[in-house]
Amino acid sequence: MVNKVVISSKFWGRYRELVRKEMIPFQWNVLNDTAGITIEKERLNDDGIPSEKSHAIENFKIAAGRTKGTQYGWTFQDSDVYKWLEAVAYSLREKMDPELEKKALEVIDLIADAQEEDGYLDTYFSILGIQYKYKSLGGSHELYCMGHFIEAAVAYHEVTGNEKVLNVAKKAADNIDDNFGPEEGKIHGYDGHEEIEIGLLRLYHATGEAKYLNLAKYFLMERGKHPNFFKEQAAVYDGPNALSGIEKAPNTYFQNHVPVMEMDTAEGHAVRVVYLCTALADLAATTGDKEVYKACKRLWNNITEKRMFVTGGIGSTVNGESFTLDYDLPNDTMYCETCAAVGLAFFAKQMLRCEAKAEYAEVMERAIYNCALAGMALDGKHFFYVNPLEVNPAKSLKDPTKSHVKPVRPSWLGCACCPPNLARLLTSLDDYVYTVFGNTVSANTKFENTKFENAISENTVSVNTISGNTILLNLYMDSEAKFELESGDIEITQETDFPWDNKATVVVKNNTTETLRFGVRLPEWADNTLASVVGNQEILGTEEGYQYFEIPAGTESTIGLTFEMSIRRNYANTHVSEDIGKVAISYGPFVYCLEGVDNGTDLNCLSLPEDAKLSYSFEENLLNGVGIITAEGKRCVNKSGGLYSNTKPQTEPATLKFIPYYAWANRGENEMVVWVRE
Ligand code: FUB
Ligand code: ZN
Repeated sequence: MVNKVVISSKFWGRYRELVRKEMIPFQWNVLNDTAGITIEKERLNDDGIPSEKSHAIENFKIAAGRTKGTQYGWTFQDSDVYKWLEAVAYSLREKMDPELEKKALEVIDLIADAQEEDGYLDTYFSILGIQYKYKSLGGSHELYCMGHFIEAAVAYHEVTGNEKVLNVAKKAADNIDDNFGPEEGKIHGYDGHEEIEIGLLRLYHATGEAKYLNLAKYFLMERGKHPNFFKEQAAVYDGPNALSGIEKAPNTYFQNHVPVMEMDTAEGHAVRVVYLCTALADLAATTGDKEVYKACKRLWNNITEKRMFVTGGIGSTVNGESFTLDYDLPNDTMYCETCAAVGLAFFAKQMLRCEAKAEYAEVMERAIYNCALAGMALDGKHFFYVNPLEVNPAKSLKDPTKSHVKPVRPSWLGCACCPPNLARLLTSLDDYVYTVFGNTVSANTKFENTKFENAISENTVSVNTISGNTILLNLYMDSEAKFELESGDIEITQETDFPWDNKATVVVKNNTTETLRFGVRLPEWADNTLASVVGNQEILGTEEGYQYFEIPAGTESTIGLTFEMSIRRNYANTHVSEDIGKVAISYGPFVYCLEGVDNGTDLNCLSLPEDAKLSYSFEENLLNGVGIITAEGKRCVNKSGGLYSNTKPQTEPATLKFIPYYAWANRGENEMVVWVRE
């Protein structure tokens, strides 16, 4: 197969096997209501949350006329099935599995049967009132769901060559094209939740049909031009509306307050923002439009410089699952939805296609190794929706402002957007390891035709000094890759035990007839990266966090890398009031935390003195094998007993044991903190 990255990393291999063997089958049972689990509401005591069952597959059966019944679940319940199908596609790419393929084909048949004659595809309205389609876009999620289906279809088609699924996707996209656009008689609007834009761009890359690119561009640019669009639709709407009232949300919630080209800050629902940005950055990379890229950059800078948690989580409040304002990063009431961290990784991946800047890979890595990974338990069958940086289980139970902050991962959630999103990210991780610039042999492969000359930056290596084939190594993981370019193929092997070891040997075979420019990322978390090379390559400079090598046609180079790492103390900008006087520990790509099971209760009584020595060791038998950090810290003790007193609490020595954040909450219910008083 062309353009394949086979991941053999012990760390990631375990996760990917977990997804294949546990998560995907488990999710299949949940979608079919046969898992025998209790589904939890994402917020305690919220009666509006449908959590009796998933019913997702049953909804399709009803819409397809195979069974009788009525719709159950959120308006976007279909998307759980689509994301599962997309994860299955990537999983089959990694390892063919006839049983799983059979299930996928059955699901594709079911989806095709549920599709309306005209191409419309949404079980909620097919069951509850097709005459109401496209009439309540603020909350309906119709285009959101179809966007997810299109993504799944493109992925499944790419991996297996299945034409049926792609045709269903094209028919759905054509229906959207028939109904939306600038032409008279069409709806001049868009979905309340961005996603269709990502799907349409992927469909464009897969088919080369310009109408899909144009429609994606229309949705991206039209948004915000009619701030009252959702309200106007809602005013005359009298159909079924599971999300009634959503149109009353502020326009910022939907990123509908100004056109995207005028946005300076990330506003509203965090997942929506990063899905919008992902599509926008794809558009920028695909068309080479500098203004579009600048718009992406404005949003990227605002998110990553002022609104992102140290774990790569985003979304500061449960209220609208939203961003709030610069530097507002509360550790125990935040949202940090798993989907939002996954979406941030999507955004970063597209930004790398626009400009060769390691900053994008750094954020991608931060989000994946920390917030996103924390979204799943080590058993692959329990999931967080919200990923706190500080938890006290008693407060989650009793304090209504923390009812969304769960101390233990549930098996499933009434709103199940996160688990299958994580499944599709982990199964497609191979797409994040490298960014390939150069003409690939087929548009229907993972790396579409992108000429590096089309990359956008004016001040980096990308525009002026590079032509021809360039590959960036973004993520370190033991793997073998092969990219078939027009001028021949390139093979890259990474031999490394990263993230648990600090060495990597990268062998690059340039079997093409052109010189290859190969950039290896110099990770920000390493104090220094030592590189030794053997081969005919020329060592070029370092630019924007990548060390470049020029590898002549028909030659091979071996690059040996050593990341000199130390345990880092991280401090937040003093505008982040919650973190003043506190420190967060990291080592390599991992952010660390203290958990009650290792450190007792009242974690806020613990402190880590400035001069405390931190030691790193690997514990083979803990949490599937993790690097832990220990330090001699302190615990403050209140001897007076009263609520207030004139006696200052005393301090006692306490040994602190930190574990990587992603592994927390796998040993029962307990407290956890990331930011520790220094
Ligand atoms: O609205 C669909 C999904 O449900 C969103 O992306 C999540 O934030 C959750 O609200
Ligand atoms: Zn989610």
